[in-house]
Amino acid sequence: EQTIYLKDYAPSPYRIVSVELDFRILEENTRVRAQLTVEPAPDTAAGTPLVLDGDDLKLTSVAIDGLPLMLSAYLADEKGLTVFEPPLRRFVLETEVVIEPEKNTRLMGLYRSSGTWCTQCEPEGFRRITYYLDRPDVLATFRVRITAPLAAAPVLLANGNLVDRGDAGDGLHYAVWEDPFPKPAYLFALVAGDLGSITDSYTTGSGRKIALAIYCAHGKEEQCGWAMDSLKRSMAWDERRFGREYDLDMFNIVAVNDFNFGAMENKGLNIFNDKLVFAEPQSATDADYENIERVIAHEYFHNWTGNRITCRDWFQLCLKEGLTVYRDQEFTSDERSRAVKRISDVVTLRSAQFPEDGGPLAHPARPDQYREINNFYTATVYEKGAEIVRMLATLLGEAGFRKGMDLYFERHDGEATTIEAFLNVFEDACSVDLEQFKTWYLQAGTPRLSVSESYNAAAQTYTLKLRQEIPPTPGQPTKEPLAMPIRFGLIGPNGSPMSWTGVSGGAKVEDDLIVLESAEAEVTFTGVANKPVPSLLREFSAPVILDLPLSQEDRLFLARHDSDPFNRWQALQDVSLALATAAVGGQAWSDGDVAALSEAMGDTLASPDLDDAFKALALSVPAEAQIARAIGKDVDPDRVHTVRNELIAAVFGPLAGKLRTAHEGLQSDAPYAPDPAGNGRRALRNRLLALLVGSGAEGAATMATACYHEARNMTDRLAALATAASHWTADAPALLADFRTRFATDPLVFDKWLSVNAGVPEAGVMERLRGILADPGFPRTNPNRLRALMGTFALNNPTQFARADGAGFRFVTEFVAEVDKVNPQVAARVLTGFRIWPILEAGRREEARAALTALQNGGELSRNTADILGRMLA
Ligand code: DPP
Ligand code: ZN
Repeated sequence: EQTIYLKDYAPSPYRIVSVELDFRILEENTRVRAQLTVEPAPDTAAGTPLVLDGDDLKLTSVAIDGLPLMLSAYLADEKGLTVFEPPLRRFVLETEVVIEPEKNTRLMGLYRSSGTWCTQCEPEGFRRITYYLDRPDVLATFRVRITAPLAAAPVLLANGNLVDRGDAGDGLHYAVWEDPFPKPAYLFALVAGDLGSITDSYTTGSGRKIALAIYCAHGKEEQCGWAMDSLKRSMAWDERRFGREYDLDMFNIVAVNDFNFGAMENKGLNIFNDKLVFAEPQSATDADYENIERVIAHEYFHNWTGNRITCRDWFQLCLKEGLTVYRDQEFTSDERSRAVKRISDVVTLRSAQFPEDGGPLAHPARPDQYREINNFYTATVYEKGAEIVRMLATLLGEAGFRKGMDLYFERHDGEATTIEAFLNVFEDACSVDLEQFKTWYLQAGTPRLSVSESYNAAAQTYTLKLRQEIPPTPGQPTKEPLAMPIRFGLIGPNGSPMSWTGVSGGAKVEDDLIVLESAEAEVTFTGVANKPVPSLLREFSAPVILDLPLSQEDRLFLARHDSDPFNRWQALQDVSLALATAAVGGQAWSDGDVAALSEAMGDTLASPDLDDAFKALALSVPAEAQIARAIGKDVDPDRVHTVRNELIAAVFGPLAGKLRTAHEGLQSDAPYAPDPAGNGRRALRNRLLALLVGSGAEGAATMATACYHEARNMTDRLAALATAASHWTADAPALLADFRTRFATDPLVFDKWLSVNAGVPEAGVMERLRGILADPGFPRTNPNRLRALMGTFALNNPTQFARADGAGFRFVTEFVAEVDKVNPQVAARVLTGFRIWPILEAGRREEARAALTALQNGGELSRNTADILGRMLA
């Protein structure tokens, strides 16, 4: 298979300036007639062939300016359509193809989901609809006519504004949509189906009234209200925070139930995985509500960062994704709690991006090569991409960052551009040099920042020695130092911030920010009256692993006194992590150490200054996967699991009385509302339940059962169920059975049930999952169901996936081989669970290698799966 390199980028010799599409959608197939107005680029030589992409299309006619082409003038093959000698002037290429949406199980291009015709074109799905220059730097205006059966598809939607509709005879009707904003083909969308809807409107700051609608399966309309509310708040926020108004007259969202992504930002017609639209208290959790709000915002924000300004090529994917994730993170921070959002995002970064960055699939936020671009919609491109933008904002300050963003919108509106152009606007707006900063986009691997401190009482100086190291990653054996913003504070013995009179050394220090630009540097503060406790990397100001050897006492001091809530949380995590990794290594913890942590946890719970949501996050220990990564090699997941549980018992066992009292005190009879306060209260209460059960408190397992039955919303019910299941209490099987029948008709709740089942760290889990999969009624083509079951197992059940006998590995590779034939994207995603294999102990490593090798030798695989597999075994 061919590798595509960034260095080979060349603009297309032909442009497409406008497109007219005519869809005739019928039950048996769909006919697509395309009229592309094509122009040669100024320097294109006569005789340069026009090479259009095409995939799985049946060509029925091709003409230029109305004249059918002779057979010798073109070639249609499995990769596309080549016109050998197109005219060297503007012309109209007209093609007609037949496609079969009914048979499209890859869910790329035009396909059917529960009877609804819908599209997914990013990144390379449009070529499965018609022959086209399917690359993001070809921007055209679109006029789309859809003709379809009135009975099966009373709703006909495409990008832009509706300009015409009417009867087409023979039980058919039509609609015409026009999108005046030039766009790449990946933003094309079409929906035809029998759908319900809710409507609303939004008036922009400049007084334009936008018609809003959310379309969904009939009967689900009442579950779309939260999404609509989130949309309007997103529109207002982007005006306030970035000065960006919506541009078309209408904004439509459609919820479909078979979707590879979470959602898609098609111009004016966002298509969503229904799990990111539907919410009602009985079936959606607080986390679902927050996710819906976040993704609605994310896709809406793409209208400016992604659509109005798009990517020149797919190597630049994080130009739109990293930036838009940063924007949606800021939205959530402004709408909810900034500290809680930051902590949650860092938890995600550490559980999803760090393992990617430290394993066989590591790649830079801007990769320079790929075999299959679908495999680069990753935590690195999205989450690390957002961290890079966040560091930029930290380095430039709020005003400087906004100035740069303003210039970005002004300078590049209507363009397909690059990371370099993005960085350039900040250089120009703020008069800074970002050449070194750019390295963040180019180098893979999580940097390790090692810090040591020394205090000279006589001289009253305090020195920090900083060193950064970036580990080798595939294809990048050596690394350059990065420009690292380190937010910090020094804390005095009484817990209040300390000041200093001067600062000198090899790193820039301004206010509360150290900027480390070299591999090593020292910073010395003068006029420091007492030895401070350093609080470094406040707000997690850079996506690095901080190695700061503080005593447990100092860490617990930070947990009590740091003015930065992130670092208060971090300090408790660090203490737990140190105890857990030491114990896995055979070094038992001392009673005193555990008692001190236990006391700090108790104080955190009792603190009147901290809110519930923060406490819920603080009263936890790092996940097994994180402990495993901290150990770094020869990991035995069973041992990690056991030690982590012992730690929870040792720390929280003595607090059982307090946890129980707090749990009771947090009960509320108020009706469910997805507001931050109620959310925090539920999060803490459910956290306490998990700790009580996890620490083996007397009667706690029964308490979980009672909580499950008493729950009056999905948040509480699912939390109780998950707690019972993950500790496999005596009642767990019965609760799982109850949950299944109670919500038998709701597929999104079925996903929750599948995930809980798949995450159970108990030896019987695989047999149960096999049973679920063997049910002839199991929806084998729905990405949500498949991911909930097998994605959870492979990525979130370390002890059972990485069983010593290799059965978990084989279960996953056999599943991947089968699903790969239906939906390669889902198969490849599940396979990424293997990225942990290099850090496992030798026996498990061998089992993993054997399973992967068997998959490789087992028959033909999609490019998606072959690419992941190849990198995994390299
Ligand atoms: N739909 C995906 C997202 O918004 C890909 N663009 O991130
Ligand atoms: Zn996105």
